[in-house]
Amino acid sequence: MRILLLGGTTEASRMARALADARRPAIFSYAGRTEAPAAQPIPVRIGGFGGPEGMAAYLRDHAISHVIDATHPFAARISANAVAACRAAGTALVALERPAWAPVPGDDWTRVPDADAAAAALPETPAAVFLAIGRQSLQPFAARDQHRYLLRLVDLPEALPIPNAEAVIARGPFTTEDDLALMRAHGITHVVAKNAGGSGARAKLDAARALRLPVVMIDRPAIPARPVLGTVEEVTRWLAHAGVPAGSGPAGTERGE
Ligand code: 3Y8
Ligand code: NAP
Repeated sequence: MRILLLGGTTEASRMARALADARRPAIFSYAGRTEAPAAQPIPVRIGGFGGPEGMAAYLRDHAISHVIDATHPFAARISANAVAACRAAGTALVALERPAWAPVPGDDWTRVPDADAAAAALPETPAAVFLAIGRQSLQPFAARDQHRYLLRLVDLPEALPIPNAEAVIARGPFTTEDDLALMRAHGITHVVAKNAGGSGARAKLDAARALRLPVVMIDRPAIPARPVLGTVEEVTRWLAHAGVPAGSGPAGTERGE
């Protein structure tokens, strides 16, 4: 019995801690998107598998009996690959996924299906836009150069991918207080966000509400059907029910070493 934990989120880090504490044999997988991903209390592998076929081969070669997909809701490709790979390899799969955010009174959201629609939803008149969607989906904003942009990135890029932009380099989770100060300091008039859900990225929404700013909210991409659980405890019960014994793996290490 061996678990592959597809990570890169707050939930994945919490799941890794639970697997280490229960001494369940598991390996944590990062894509290798950032220069220095957070350390984990279980063994880590970094890098793509080589598509669904590559992942199926990995599952067979490493005798993986269970996959926990705790990747981000916008990481649609790896999640689709995991569905295909687990089907091909006959491996059990469950997703650990946080619920989407929903607007609350005081929110001024415009929901859009993707980054292209988010760029189109900005006003024609020049605005100061907080683009807190990372680095991979910035291209659609390049043509909308009447605006000035504040980007928040995990690592410093060689060059900023769009004009009229400045970047703050920061790794979440973020606080409402810090996001309020950041947005005030930059005179932000609009916020663009991905409906990531969870606690690590929601500070900017609470700050936007406090500043009465409009938010362009990008809805999650579609992901093929697979069993989804919402908490680490539910996944732990799923593992126990599936017969993955606690105490059968090595003791976890302290995070951050
Ligand atoms: C590489 C691993 C943990 C995980 C922490 C969460 C919270 C902080 C908030 C804003 C939004 C954004 C972005 C964000 C957050 C957590 C979580 C989350 C959003 C790391 C990480 C990896 C990544 C990849 C990175 C993406 C980018 C997205 C920045 C580690 C820090 C915008 C998503 O430069 C790049 O190529 C960055 C790419 C995918 C989205 C994008 O399209 O650019 N995350 N983020 C993982 C890997 O290699 O497998 O470095 O430690 C993880 C976290 N980022 O353990 O505590 O759980 O959501 N990540 C979004 O939500 O919109 C920032 O700025 O307000
Ligand atoms: P993606 O678009 O769904 O995946 C693109 C390719 O990256 C996959 O086909 C796979 O390559 C590789 N990959 C992705 N996640 C991987 C993982 N955990 N382990 C091994 N390979 C992985 O993914 P993404 O949106 O770029 O996200 C990459 C990572 O960042 C994920 O771990 C995700 O949880 C984390 N993250 C993403 C976001 C976001 O907004 N997208 C936010 C926070 C954290 P192969 O096809 O070669 O296997």
